[in-house]
Amino acid sequence: MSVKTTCPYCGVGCGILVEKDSSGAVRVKGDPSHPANFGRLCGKGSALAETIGLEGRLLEPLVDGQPAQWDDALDHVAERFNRVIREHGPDAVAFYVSGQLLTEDYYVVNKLAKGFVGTANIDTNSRLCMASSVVGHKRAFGSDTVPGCYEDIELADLLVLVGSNAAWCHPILHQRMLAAKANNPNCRIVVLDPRRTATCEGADLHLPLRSGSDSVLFNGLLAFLAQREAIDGAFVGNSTTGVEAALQQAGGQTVGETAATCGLTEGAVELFFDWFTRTERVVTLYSQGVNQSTSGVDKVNAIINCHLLTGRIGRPGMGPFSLTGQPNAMGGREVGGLANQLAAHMEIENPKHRDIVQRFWQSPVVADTAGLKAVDMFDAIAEGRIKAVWIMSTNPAVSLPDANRVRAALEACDFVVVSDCMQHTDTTRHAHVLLPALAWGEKDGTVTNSERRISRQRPFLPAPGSARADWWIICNVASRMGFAGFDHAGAAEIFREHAALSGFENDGSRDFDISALGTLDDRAYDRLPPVQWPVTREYPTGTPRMFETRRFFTPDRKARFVPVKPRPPRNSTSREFPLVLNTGRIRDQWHTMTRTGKSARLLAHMFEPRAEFHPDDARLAGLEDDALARLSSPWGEMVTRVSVTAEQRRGCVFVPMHWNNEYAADGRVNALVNPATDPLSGQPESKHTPVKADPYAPKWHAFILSRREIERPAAGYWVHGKAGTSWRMELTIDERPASWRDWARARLGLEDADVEWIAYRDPTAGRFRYAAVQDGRLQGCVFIAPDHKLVSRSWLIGLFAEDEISPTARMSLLTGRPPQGSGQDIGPIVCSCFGVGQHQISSEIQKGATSVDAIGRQLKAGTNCGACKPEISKLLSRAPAAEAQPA
Ligand SMILES: Nc1nc2c(c(=O)[nH]1)N[C@H]1C(S)=C(S)[C@@H](COP(=O)(O)OP(=O)(O)OC[C@H]3O[C@@H](n4cnc5c(=O)[nH]c(N)nc54)[C@H](O)[C@@H]3O)O[C@H]1N2
Ligand SMILES: Nc1nc2c(c(=O)[nH]1)N[C@H]1C(S)=C(S)[C@@H](COP(=O)(O)OP(=O)(O)OC[C@H]3O[C@@H](n4cnc5c(=O)[nH]c(N)nc54)[C@H](O)[C@@H]3O)O[C@H]1N2
Ligand code: SF4
Ligand SMILES: [Mo]
Repeated sequence: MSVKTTCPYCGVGCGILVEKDSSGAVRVKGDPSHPANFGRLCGKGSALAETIGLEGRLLEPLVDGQPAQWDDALDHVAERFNRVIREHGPDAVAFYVSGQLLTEDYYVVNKLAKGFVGTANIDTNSRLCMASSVVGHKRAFGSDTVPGCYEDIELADLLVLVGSNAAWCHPILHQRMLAAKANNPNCRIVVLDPRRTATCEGADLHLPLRSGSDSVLFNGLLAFLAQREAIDGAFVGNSTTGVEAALQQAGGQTVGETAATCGLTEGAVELFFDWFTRTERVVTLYSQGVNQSTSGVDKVNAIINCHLLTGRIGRPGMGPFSLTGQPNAMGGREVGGLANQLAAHMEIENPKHRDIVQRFWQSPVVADTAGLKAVDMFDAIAEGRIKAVWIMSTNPAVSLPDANRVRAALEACDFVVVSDCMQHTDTTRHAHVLLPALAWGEKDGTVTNSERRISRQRPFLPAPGSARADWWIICNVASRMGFAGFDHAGAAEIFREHAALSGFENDGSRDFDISALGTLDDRAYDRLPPVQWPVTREYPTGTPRMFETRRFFTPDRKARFVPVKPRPPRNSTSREFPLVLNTGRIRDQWHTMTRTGKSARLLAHMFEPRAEFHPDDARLAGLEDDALARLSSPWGEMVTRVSVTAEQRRGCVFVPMHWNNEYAADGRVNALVNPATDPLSGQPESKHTPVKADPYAPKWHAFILSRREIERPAAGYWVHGKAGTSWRMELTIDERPASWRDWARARLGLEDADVEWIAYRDPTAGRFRYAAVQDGRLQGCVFIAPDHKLVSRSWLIGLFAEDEISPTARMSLLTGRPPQGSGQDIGPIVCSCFGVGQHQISSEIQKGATSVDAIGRQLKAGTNCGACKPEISKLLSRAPAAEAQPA
């Protein structure tokens, strides 16, 4: 059996072909016919089959921790919500949803809240992600429209990436960029990011601008374009308004002034400005370095202004391009899932729109004022103004800023419902009712990617246990609350309603129109090929590029320049908190790790949260590479491993957003992140929090590998997860146990087992090594030392794959290092697709390999998804083979 579906991770929206053999084994590969990826998949997409197991899944409704029948759970939720509404009004309830819901799920929950409960207190994790782009688009275009399409990347001569680490976050699109550059000698890539990221490998220019200074840079560019007379007079004159005010606000800032404010060299800024001025076909791609800022909306408009001035929009190979993060960030916007939107790109404040929606839904009410945005919503929960909240498909205890406050809010809330596919997350532990949702591979519906392309997610697995589709859960609660209009038979029916609403009394006044899909029958819906909206009678096969007619969705149909007055980030550094905390993603993890954390292969690239420091800052804080640090801000603390790297801008520290209490003791970076938000979009400033760093020096560091899951310690630092065929834990110990051997035995859960111990003890140096062997097979090992550089993890993990432990391996377990020259220690994993380690690559380089392709030919590294190519290229540029770091 073969099923075409769509990747559930990033907004690139790659098509996937799933093959299931007669034994039920699932193989996942890229769909060659899908126009987003043409058959390719990145590491996360390729590892999907490893994440669909039922381990950890929530498979039945739980009410107050007890298993319940669906009928009872649904009645309970409906009754409690109704009671709160009756006693305290509709605004005392809230829904916090997600860009990982399918469009159909999203449509019905928004309809329930705004049209039936009568509250706009429905917001989504897209508030943390896309909200600034939405407002920026609306200010400029009068609608939330992404103008271009992926093909523009191939047609461009200049690709500018602003605050986007596409090599890791949109890998397949990044590879399209690199391929476009390889095929077009004129094509250049410029990256604007305070850090030197993997995306900078292969770029022509990297501008490591000061955190938060993007508006200054793009205002400078606007002024430069005007000075160089690079204005498209006809376009600006006929199709835009407000150019004078924008230019006046940008002022006559010189390149030197711009460079100084942005912390860049004048030469680099001049070069970028010059390229931008002289290149007609420019696509400016941006994501969280732009959006997640207290001036995120202004940053978006500062970028769009430059495209408007040069008329570079709505034409092949040109345009501002907001890269969306989640698989259905766009779908959520289409259904109006944000607290200040109405369905189908209509406005909540617009009485005509409210009337249209209410008549279409035949609903008793329609919310008439914007609801609370995510951060404010959780404040209202903390203050008891919201008494019941239903969280779906998002993990706010990890992902919202000031996350300890979010936890406290959930703890204090009278009634918390969580729909998730996983039982144990940092958020589900606060739920009064847990509702089991279908996961990828089981659910059925549509998602929309960054280029407005609607693709089907199709099921290929049966619904496990009592899990149900999110739309089903929502509709059943709505019906039990007494509302008509939620008796949908399936996703297709909901999709038709959504499509029909988009065309209802539209007549070209609203950008989002997929009315031509409103009549699809179930079969046609099942077969729906990927298509870009609008899809109308006029454009039945979709619309790759918007604004080709140079008409926008403002009242006068002209695009608007927005004068941008740059503002620094809200909370600045101080003597006490001298460093800027920047947060974001790593290559192989997805958000709060509920799915990617299940794959040993994906954990291998980075097992622990790592804070990246510039060497000067590390020295000042007394931190060494691989040591532990405690980071603190006025909001909270965390403990993390340290990486010292010159790729980091001085004064900034970067920490991944992913780790949480399921995987680490104190690894939640959002405990520190400040909750300041953009005044217009409400998007939090996740990229800028003042922090300080101190060494975290435990008495002992320990490392455990075990065939059994390792119990999490009650105190100290720990990080755990899968490693190869076993479980791995890194931890610290401050109190000496009575017996190290008993301690080790207990950690491995082998107290009563009849095992042979290989032990090495050096009490004076405080070093202990224990390995347990049973029937010739390694069962577990525990290494303890006063420093972290205990042993090569990758080598030991490899030993667990062996059925019988060899005499040399026994010896080396005692000495704590792999037999010399054995090649057994492959080092930290660089290529997760083929499990190729850093030492293997370095050794090929020593043998004379000089290119990424040569490494690929020898080791296969980089030849599948290609996401590790930037790292291989970095190793090559550091040749002769760099000092390898411990795994
Ligand atoms: N591997 C992986 N891929 C993902 C995800 C994931 O969890 N893991 N999540 C998906 C989602 S939902 C999203 S939203 C996207 C996000 O995709 P990206 O936006 O590319 O990812 P981030 O790492 O959040 O941030 C991007 C960059 O912004 C930079 N930055 C910080 N401050 C500034 C600044 O002031 N100016 C500029 N110009 N840059 C700055 C950071 O250094 C960082 O490198 O990724 C999607 N893809
Ligand atoms: N510091 C900092 N914080 C950030 C960011 C940052 O860059 N820095 N980025 C922000 C951004 S851009 C985003 S998008 C957010 C993401 O943050 P979250 O949305 O909180 O992260 P996820 O781990 O994707 O959470 C999805 C949850 O839904 C569950 N789930 C998966 N599929 C389904 C389904 O079909 N139905 C249901 N009901 N549940 C499902 C998963 O098990 C998981 O618990 O984080 C934001 N937070
Ligand atoms: S780039 Fe990777 S994560 Fe994003 S959609 Fe494609 S395969 Fe999935
Ligand atoms: Mo996101």
